[in-house]
Amino acid sequence: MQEVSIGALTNPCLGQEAQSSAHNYRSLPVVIKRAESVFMWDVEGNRYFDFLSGYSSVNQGHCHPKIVSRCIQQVRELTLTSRAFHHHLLGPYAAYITSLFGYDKVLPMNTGVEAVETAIKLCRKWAYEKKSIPVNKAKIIVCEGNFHGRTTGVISFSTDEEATRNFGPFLPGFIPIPYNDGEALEKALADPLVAGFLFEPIQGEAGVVVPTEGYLSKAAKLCRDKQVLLLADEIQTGLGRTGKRLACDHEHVRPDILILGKALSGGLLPISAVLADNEIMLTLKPGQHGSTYGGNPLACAVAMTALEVVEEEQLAANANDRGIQLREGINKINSAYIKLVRGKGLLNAIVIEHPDAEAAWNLCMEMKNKGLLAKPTQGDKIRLAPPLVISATHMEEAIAIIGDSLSVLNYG
Ligand code: IF1
Repeated sequence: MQEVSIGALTNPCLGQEAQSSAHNYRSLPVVIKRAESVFMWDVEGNRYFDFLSGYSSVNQGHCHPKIVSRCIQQVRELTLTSRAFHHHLLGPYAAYITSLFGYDKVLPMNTGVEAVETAIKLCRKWAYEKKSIPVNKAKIIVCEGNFHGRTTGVISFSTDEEATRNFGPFLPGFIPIPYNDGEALEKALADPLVAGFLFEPIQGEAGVVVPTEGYLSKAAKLCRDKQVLLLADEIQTGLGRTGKRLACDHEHVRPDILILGKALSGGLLPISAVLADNEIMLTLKPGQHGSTYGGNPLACAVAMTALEVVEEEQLAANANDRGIQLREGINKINSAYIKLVRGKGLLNAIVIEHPDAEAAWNLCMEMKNKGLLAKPTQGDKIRLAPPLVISATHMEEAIAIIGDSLSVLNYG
């Protein structure tokens, strides 16, 4: 078998991966074999703090014992019926999640982008059947710098050349406006064909872009005044990540369509959900939307337990406190290479200031060598997003690793 070395890393699995898996990621040269709570271990037994959390999918910590044991119990009994038949867990799960977030109904899906596509379909259907927008003419306002997933429909409104080049033709019906710009939103809302506004309460992939205080509530009011639906993509920001149950909660904004994913399963399997009230959700009639695995018994059992863990362990409150500790700790380092640190709760990023375009990558490599895994986004930003269960002591250790790693940038 071809031995592939990445840096000092040689492992047969890398050769197989290079040979037989698509090259659609530039992964950090580390091979993970086990994970628990805030830690991951590689194939050589080295331990790392996980500061990416599967892109905010393991808010509860890796392999949370309560979620794992519920999953094992369910996987032995019933994993899939398809929705051709009822099963005994969709009802309790739907009742729990709708009561927790305060909506009439949930539509269970699998990946985040499926839930975003579902939200777009719901918004359009509502527009034609409730708001009397001419059929096939509805428009949805989106934000520049957005990331909502990778289907051809969703990248149709991406403004990232890397995400769109040579994937056309694209889906029409979207109006991009600058993020965090109330005036641009007000202007776009003048179009009577607008049915919805799809946004991330904090833009994750764009580099953890936190909007100005008051932007979300202003956007909500502008949309309500025009009977335009608010579609909040809380796939990355939700479930305690930003220090509240939902990022929209920071401004007491209630989306008309709430989109969840990632940590909804605690990192065990793909689970997503779309929540809305009856006026919107009941525009969908039997046979008009669905998915093979959507709402399967295993997903219902895992999601219910994953949500219970977020609530019982008060992960939002810990994320708030540990996030303050992280940002204060980074600022205390006072490094010339860190232009700024920004974020809410435990969704943060540092912006690196250095002449070398690879500086953020090099810093991540040094942090890896010192026991912390993080990855650059948009070139000069490094997302810092550990599981929400991290303790103050472990946070101190992690901040020290970040500080000790910066000397690797003493060049150029
Ligand atoms: C990749 C990014 C993060 C998301 C938001 C929907 C989805 C995502 C706000 C789609 C998914 C993932 C996708 C993954 C890397 C990661 C990511 F870098 F791509 F942009 F987190 F910021 N809305 N984000 O963040 O959910 O279909 O993936 O379950 O594609 O590389 P999904």
